[in-house]
Amino acid sequence: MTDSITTHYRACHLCEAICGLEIRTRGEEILSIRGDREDPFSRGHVCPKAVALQDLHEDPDRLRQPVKRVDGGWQVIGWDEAFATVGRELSRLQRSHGDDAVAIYAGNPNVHNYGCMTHGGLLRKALATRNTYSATSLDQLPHQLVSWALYGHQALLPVPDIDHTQFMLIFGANPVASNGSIMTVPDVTRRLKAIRQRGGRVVVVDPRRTETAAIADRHHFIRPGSDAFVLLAILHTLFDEDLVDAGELAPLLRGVEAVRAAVAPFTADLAQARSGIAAEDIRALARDMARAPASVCYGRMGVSVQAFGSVCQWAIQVINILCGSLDRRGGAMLTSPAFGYIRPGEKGAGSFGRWHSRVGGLPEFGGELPSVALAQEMLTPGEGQVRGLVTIAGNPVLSAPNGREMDRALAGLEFMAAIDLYINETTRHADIILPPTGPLEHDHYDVVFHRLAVRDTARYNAPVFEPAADTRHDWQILNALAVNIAAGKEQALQPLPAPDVLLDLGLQHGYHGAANGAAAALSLDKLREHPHGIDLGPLQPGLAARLCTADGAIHLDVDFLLTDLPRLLDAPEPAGAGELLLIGRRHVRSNNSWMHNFHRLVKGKPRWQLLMHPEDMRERGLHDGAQVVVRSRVGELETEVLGSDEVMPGVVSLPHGWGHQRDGVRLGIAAQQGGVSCNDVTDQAHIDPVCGNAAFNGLSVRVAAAPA
Ligand SMILES: Nc1nc2c(c(=O)[nH]1)N[C@H]1C(S)=C(S)[C@@H](COP(=O)(O)OP(=O)(O)OC[C@H]3O[C@@H](n4cnc5c(=O)[nH]c(N)nc54)[C@H](O)[C@@H]3O)O[C@H]1N2
Ligand SMILES: Nc1nc2c(c(=O)[nH]1)N[C@H]1C(S)=C(S)[C@@H](COP(=O)(O)OP(=O)(O)OC[C@H]3O[C@@H](n4cnc5c(=O)[nH]c(N)nc54)[C@H](O)[C@@H]3O)O[C@H]1N2
Ligand code: SF4
Ligand SMILES: [Mo]
Repeated sequence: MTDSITTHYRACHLCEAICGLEIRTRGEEILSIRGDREDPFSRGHVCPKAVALQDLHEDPDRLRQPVKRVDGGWQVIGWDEAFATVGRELSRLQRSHGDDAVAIYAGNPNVHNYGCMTHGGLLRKALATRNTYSATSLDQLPHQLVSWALYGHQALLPVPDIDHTQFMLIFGANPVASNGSIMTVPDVTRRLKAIRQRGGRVVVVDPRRTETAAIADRHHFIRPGSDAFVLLAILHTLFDEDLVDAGELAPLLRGVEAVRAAVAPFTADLAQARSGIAAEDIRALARDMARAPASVCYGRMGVSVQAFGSVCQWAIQVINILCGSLDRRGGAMLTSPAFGYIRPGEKGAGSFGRWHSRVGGLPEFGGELPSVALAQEMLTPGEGQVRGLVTIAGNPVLSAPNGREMDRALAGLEFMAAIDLYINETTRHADIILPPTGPLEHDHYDVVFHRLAVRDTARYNAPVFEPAADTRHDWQILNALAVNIAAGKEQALQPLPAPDVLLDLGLQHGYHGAANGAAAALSLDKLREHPHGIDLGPLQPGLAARLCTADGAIHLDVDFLLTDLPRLLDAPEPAGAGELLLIGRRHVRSNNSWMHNFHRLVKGKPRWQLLMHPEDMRERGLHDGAQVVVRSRVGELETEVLGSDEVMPGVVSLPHGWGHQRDGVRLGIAAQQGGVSCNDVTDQAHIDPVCGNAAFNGLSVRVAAAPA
């Protein structure tokens, strides 16, 4: 029987795009991984990372059993011992030094793994620490902050209706490489090209002529970090040229005149001087946004991980609102997800500034502190110092700014546990690593990314393989740790039921749920009957009824953002003489820090070099392939430079997540790759001070030939 071939349908959840897969297996062997043509959303699209699921599944470096750090290496231990040790050590630290003595850092794959989403909260509850951190504050925190301020809930994130828009203005996003972000959009290339085919236009604003810019109608280079000037100048032009028309949302708007006054100094001429984009082009963008039959402004990483990320994300929302593009077909709309539909007044709306980090005084948002604060909380002695840590699917040594400092901080912890698949740059510091099953060994429903998708769909994904003997899923590890930690503090905590039980409840009572009398009558059973997923239709307007603000209105004049505008006006030019501005870069064959151990993704030419404009190369006497030193306030790194007019003069681009050649890392293939960690030079003090989000982009650095 093991010789018979089985075909499985299952979505890939390595990135946000939720592509349906068709996986053929014989026994334990994977024969092929392809796109699932019958998936109503992804329609057969996949990227090379899907095929690398096979590498991940078979990777001999992937841990299957818990390991404990012992002198000179790692020792495999049983699950019960692992759970008991972590429970004992972390509760001991908390009993002696208070709950805040133990921190949690949750990395990006948490949001791609539904067991982490359903059960992560239980571990947080058991630890009850204010030192809670995640990749949110290395990423999309400004989006959530702005949605909380404008719409009353951090998860009411409007999504571009890419399939119906006629004018899409993209700031600082490269969906062709990233496959979309806060815009779940499988096959984004085809969908962007379709805008042009139906007579619409796509404009990209980015310091690099990206893969997305290459298929747009127009690309504007922009000096890193200067977007706020351009976005505010678009608002200025909308007022100045009497283009404001908020359509049906108009009666709900408050503070429009305050916004008009606040943007008055931000003229297109000022924006030209700061950004390098011609004033007339900026005014034209405002006119296009206002006049196109359906328009949407969308901005992502490039305009969230920068020093004015919160102002940028606010301005993008306000542009959409004042152009009548919010909550309209072809504009930006809310999803109506089958699981996690937000009703007005719902729990989890958000919170801001309820407490501050001990050392840097940075504000809490949504129960978390900014990750740029974490290393100093561990390194700075005194009452409240962080002495213990749990990481869940995170690699802050490579992903947080000033990763070398993070590395030192982790080395000094009294106890660290990591829930992770690998011994990598971060987890090598753990005392105990608890490895979960891999993606093909557990079921999945995308509780996060159906909520951010450009079309409402629902898809349940059964596991492809039985988990190997004596392994545990993330949710089982989270349950066991929570119960053990609580017990160590003499508290009783009940483990949660399996994620599919919680999912079924959420589906049945959700927006499209059977128990709700909805037409789609969803339940887990119904989803199981449709292994390719169920289409629930295009996005629909309806924001007005879904606002979670106290008075049901949208207050555009958010005080903590308007008071940040003088800082923008006073901001010095970021690059001094001889300095360059550093930005990041993503490639479709890589994903943050953890996919470099997969042969299928790292083969071919290297993708980790520093890109520099040929003029800047000449000025420094550099040639392609030369070794260079990149220096910032906090450190330096050495890497290879490549000339490219893809980046604008004055800008250098280096991807993050590389640099695996470190002692103790058990990543056979990744450690053989070149490349260094970009975050060895990024600066934990270079932030958006409004919320403490990391500002990876627009950091000033010096680059010179490396000493021979
Ligand atoms: N310079 C610079 N730095 C950046 C960025 C940038 O653009 N430039 N981007 C930032 C962004 S957007 C993000 S989201 C962060 C990401 O930062 P992190 O989330 O800290 O880092 P990842 O590289 O995603 O690390 C994921 C870890 O999870 C493990 N893992 C993978 N799948 C699972 C799973 O299912 N369960 C468990 N338990 N573990 C798993 C992997 O082995 C790896 O150790 O990086 C940020 N850092
Ligand atoms: N292949 C792949 N896909 C991924 C990931 C990955 O690592 N690899 N990571 C996933 C994650 S965690 C995330 S958060 C998303 C991110 O998704 P995106 O935001 O779409 O991805 P990025 O490539 O970071 O795009 C940011 C763009 O901003 C530009 N930029 C930098 N600085 C500035 C600036 O000051 N102004 C402007 N206007 N632009 C600027 C950069 O050149 C870059 O093109 O991608 C996800 N998908
Ligand atoms: S685009 Fe994302 S979800 Fe789709 S196959 Fe690639 S990694 Fe997987
Ligand atoms: Mo991210």
